[in-house]
Amino acid sequence: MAIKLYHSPRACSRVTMNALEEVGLEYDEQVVNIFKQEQKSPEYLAIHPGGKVPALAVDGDVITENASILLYLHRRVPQAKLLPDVDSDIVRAQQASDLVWCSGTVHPMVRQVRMPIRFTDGDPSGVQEKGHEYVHGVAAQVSDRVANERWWYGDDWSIVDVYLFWLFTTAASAGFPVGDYPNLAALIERVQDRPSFERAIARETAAANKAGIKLS
Ligand SMILES: N[C@@H](CCC(=O)N[C@@H](CS)C(=O)NCC(=O)O)C(=O)O
Repeated sequence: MAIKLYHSPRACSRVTMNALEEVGLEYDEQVVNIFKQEQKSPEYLAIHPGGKVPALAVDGDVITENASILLYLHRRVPQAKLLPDVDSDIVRAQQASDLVWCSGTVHPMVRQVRMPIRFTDGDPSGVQEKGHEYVHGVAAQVSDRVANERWWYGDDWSIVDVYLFWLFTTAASAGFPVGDYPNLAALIERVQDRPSFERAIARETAAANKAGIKLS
């Protein structure tokens, strides 16, 4: 089965790349440089009409949206435990909800902090301020949840932790004070120790270098 990840270094496709590294499937990759608007090229729009990364091609079929790709990979390689093993349909739905929350609710808030200009034709400062307020709310929520836990799901690492890493480091790169939330900051540190995370960053960095993208 041929798998190909369309990604842009540093973007949310990093979560999917980490998942691919964790499940251990072989995959090919193609950089879609969003800093150069390559996601809007006719070639890429033919793959993902929404013009976003990530996209995962599996034998010619394309899956878009991080949450959906992650659930596919989890189902395909359950023993890799991208999400904890459960035998309740309700808990399974709650796990899906956590991923959809990351991508559909928190990601737009982070975008409001990082790229407020995408939300208004006018002065973006109010949009950004509001974004900060929303992200503070989520940071407090995550911080409370992991106060006495190692991971989002207690003792079990999951791809949700990687998603939270990406969301909050992206917000931090636009000035969000993650350090105000020590439990969350500690979670972000722990995520980086996982070998699959290290492999994903190495692969992403190599791809960025090859594509001439500078990752600061
Ligand atoms: N909900 C989507 C969000 C995808 C998304 O917004 N990707 C960003 C990179 S982090 C992108 O492609 N941005 C380019 C653009 O919006 O033009 C997902 O989780 O896959």
